[in-house]
Amino acid sequence: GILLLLLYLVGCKQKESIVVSESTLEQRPNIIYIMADDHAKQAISAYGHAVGRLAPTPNIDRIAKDGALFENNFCTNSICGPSRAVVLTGKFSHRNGFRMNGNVFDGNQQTFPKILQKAGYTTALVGKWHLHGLPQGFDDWKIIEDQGHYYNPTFIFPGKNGKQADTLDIEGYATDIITEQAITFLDKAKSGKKPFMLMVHHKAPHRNWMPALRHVNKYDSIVFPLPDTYFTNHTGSLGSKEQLQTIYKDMYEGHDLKMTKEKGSSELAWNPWTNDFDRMNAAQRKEWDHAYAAKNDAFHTANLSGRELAEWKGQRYLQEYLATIASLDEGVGKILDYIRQNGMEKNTIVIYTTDQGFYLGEKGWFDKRYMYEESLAMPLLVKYPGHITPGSRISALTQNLDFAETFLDYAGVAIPEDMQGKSLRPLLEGTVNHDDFREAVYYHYYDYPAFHMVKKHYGIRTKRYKLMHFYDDIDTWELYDLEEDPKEIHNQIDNPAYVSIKEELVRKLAELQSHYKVTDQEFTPAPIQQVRDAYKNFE
Ligand code: SGN
Ligand code: CA
Repeated sequence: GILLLLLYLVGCKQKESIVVSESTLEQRPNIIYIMADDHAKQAISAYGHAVGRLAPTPNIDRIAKDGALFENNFCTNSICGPSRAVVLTGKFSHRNGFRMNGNVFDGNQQTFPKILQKAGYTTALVGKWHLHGLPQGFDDWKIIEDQGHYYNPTFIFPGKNGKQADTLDIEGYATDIITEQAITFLDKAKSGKKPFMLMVHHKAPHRNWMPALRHVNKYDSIVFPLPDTYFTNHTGSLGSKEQLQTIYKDMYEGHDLKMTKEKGSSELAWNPWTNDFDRMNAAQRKEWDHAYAAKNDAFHTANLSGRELAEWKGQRYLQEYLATIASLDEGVGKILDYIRQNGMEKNTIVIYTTDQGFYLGEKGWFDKRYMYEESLAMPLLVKYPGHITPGSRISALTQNLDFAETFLDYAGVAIPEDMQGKSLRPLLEGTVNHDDFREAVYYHYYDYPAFHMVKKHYGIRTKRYKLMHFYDDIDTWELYDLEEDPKEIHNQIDNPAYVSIKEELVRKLAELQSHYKVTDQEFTPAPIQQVRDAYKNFE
C-alpha cells in the first residue's frame, strides 16, 4: 500500500514539471546552431555550384561530409527578422506575429530555447538577433545591435546591478569576434553537467559585404561566372517589375561596391551612409584603403561603361561577398576543431544554415525577399556522428519552420501541438521516404513598401511547380515549372497547357492556408493610394 502511494506521489510530481533523470540528461545531445545572414547556397562548395567551387568553403563542407546536406530546404518568408522568429517558434509569421523587420518580436511567447531551458539545457546565443527587444530563454547571451557592424561592433549583453542590459564596443572583425564568443561559451559549457544549446548568429555575409582585412584581396584574380540570366529581362513577371535590387542599377558605388571617386583618391564614391566605414579605426582604415588602391585605380583607368561596367559591378560584388564568407568558413572550422579537440564531437549536433537565400546576380539581382528559388532556398547542413550517415543527401521539402521541432525531438521533449513544422529527425535517421515527408511548402512575404520594393506575395511550391500571387497594390499570379524552367523565366500562368496544373495548385494552396490557419485578414490590401504615399516617403 505504502509503495503504491509512493509511486502515485512520484507520478503526480512528474506531471508538474519536466523531470529528467541525471543519466538521461547526460545522454542528450548538445546542439550548436550556426546561422549566417544572407548566405546563398550557391556560395557553399558542398552544394556544387560554379561560384562555390571557385570560392570553396572547406570547413562548412565538413558538416556535409560528416553528416547530411538538405537539397530542398526553404524559408517561409525570405527576410531576416521573420526567419529568425520562425526558427525560434516553429510557427509561421502569421502565428508568431513577426511579419517584417520593422515589427517587434513578442518575446513572451513560447520558443524552443525556453522549452529546452526548462527541460534542463543550458542555452546561449551570440551574434545577430534583429528581433528588437532583448532575448528571452537564454542563460547566456551577447548580441550585436540591430544589423551590427563588420568592424568594431557594439555588443549588448545582460546588465549588472539591476540593469537590463549593458553595451560594449569590441575591437575587431564581427565574424571573428562572434566565433571567439562562441568558443568562450563552449569553454564554460565543456565541464558543465547539463547538455547545452548554443546559437551562433553571424552578421556575415550581409550587405555591405566588408571582408576582414586579411581577405580583402582574396578573390581579386578570380573571374566568377555571372549567371546566364544576369541581363535577362523577366518580362512575364509583373510582380518583379518594380523591384530595386538590380546590381548594376541599384547598388551604391561607395557603400556596396567600394568604388573610389577618382584615380589616386581613396575617397569613396556615392555612399549614402558612411557609418560602416567610420567604424574602422585609423590603422584598419589605412590597411583597407591600401588594399583597395591598386584595384580601384585600375578600374578608373579601364574607363568602362554600359554592359562592361555592369559586368564589372557583378564581379566586384561577388569578390567581396565571397571574401566576406572566407572568415565565416574559418569560424566554422574553429568551432568544429574545438569540439573535436575537447571530446565533445560525439554528443554534439552541429547545424549550419542562414536566415534566407540570396541572389548572386541571377536575373541581375542581389538581396532576397522573393519566393523565387535563390531567395526561397536556404542551405542546411547537419552532423551528428553515429546518428546521421556521413554524406547523406536529403531531397525532401523542408523548412526553417521545422528546426524548433527537430531540436526538441533530439532533446527528448514533447513537441507542442501549436508548433507548425515537423521534426527532421526521421529524415536524418533515414526512417522516412524523402518524397513522403511533405507534399508542398507555403510562403508569405509582407514587407512592402520597403527597401528594394518587393511586393507582397504568397504562394505554394511543390517538388515540381510554384504558384505565386502578388497582391496589395497589384493583383497578379505567376506559375513556374521548375523542371522545364529551373531559372523561373517563363511565367506559365496564361498558358492553356498548364490549366489543370494551375487549378490543382490553387486547390492545394487553399488547403495549406487552411491547415496553417491563415485568415483572410492576412491579405487585406492597404488602399492603393496609401501604399503609393508610403513609397514616396520611403524614397
Ligand atoms: C539593410 C540593407 C538591405 C537589406 C535589409 C534587410 N541595406 O537595410 O539591402 O535588404 O537590410 O536585410 S544596407 O545598405 O543598409 O545594407 S535583412 O537580412 O536584415 O533582412
Ligand atoms: Ca538576412
